[in-house]
Amino acid sequence: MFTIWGRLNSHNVKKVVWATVEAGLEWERHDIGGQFGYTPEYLAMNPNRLVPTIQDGDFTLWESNAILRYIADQHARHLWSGDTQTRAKADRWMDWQFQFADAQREAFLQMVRVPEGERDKAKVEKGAQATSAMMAILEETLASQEWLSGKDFGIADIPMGTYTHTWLTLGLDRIETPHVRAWYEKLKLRPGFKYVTIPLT
Ligand SMILES: N[C@@H](CCC(=O)N[C@@H](CS)C(=O)NCC(=O)O)C(=O)O
Repeated sequence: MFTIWGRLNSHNVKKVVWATVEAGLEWERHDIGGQFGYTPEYLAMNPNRLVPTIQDGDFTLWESNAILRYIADQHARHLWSGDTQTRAKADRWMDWQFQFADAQREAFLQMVRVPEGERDKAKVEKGAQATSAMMAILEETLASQEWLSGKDFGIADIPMGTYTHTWLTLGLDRIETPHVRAWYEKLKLRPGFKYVTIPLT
C-alpha cells in the first residue's frame, strides 16, 4: 500500500495525490499538518514539521517534488521521458514551481485567509505582478510545446498545474495567457486533477 500523509488543503499534498492517481497506485491518505497538527510518530518520519510525507512499503520520503520523481521512477516510467535532455528540461519546471509558489504566497494568503475589506492591497498587487511576470514565461513555453514534460503529459506538468489552478481561480489581476489556459483545460481532464480543486482554506 502507498500511504500519503498530509492534509488535502495543501498544494504540496495535492501534487502527490494527483501523481499517485496518475501512476495507478493503490493508495490511502491520512490527514496531518495544519489544522490537524502533528504526532510524534509523524515527526519521526518527517522532522521538518511539514507535509507531505509518503510511505511505500518500508520506504519513507518527504519533499513533494522528490516524491513525484520517485513515483515516476519507481512506479510510472511513462510519466518521465526516457531521453535525458527532454527529461532535464521537464524537470526544471518542478524546481521553478517553488519560485512561483514564493511569488504567489503572500497574495494567496491575503486572498484566502483575510476578509476582503482588510486585505493588504500592496501585498496582493505585488503578488499579482510577480506571478504574471512568471506566467509570461510559462505562456511562451506552452506556445511551442503541448506539455511542460515535452510532447506527452508527464510528472513535470503536475507541480505547475496545481499552482496554475490557484493562480487562475484566486481573483488576482493577471495577464492573458491563452496557451496556459489551453494546457490547464487539458489538465482538468486528467484523472487525479479533481484533488487539485479541493478548496485550500
Ligand atoms: N518543500 C516542501 C514544502 C512543504 C510545505 O511547505 N508544506 C506546507 C503545506 S503546502 C506545510 O506543511 N505547512 C505546515 C503545515 O501544514 O502544518 C515540499 O515540497 O514538500
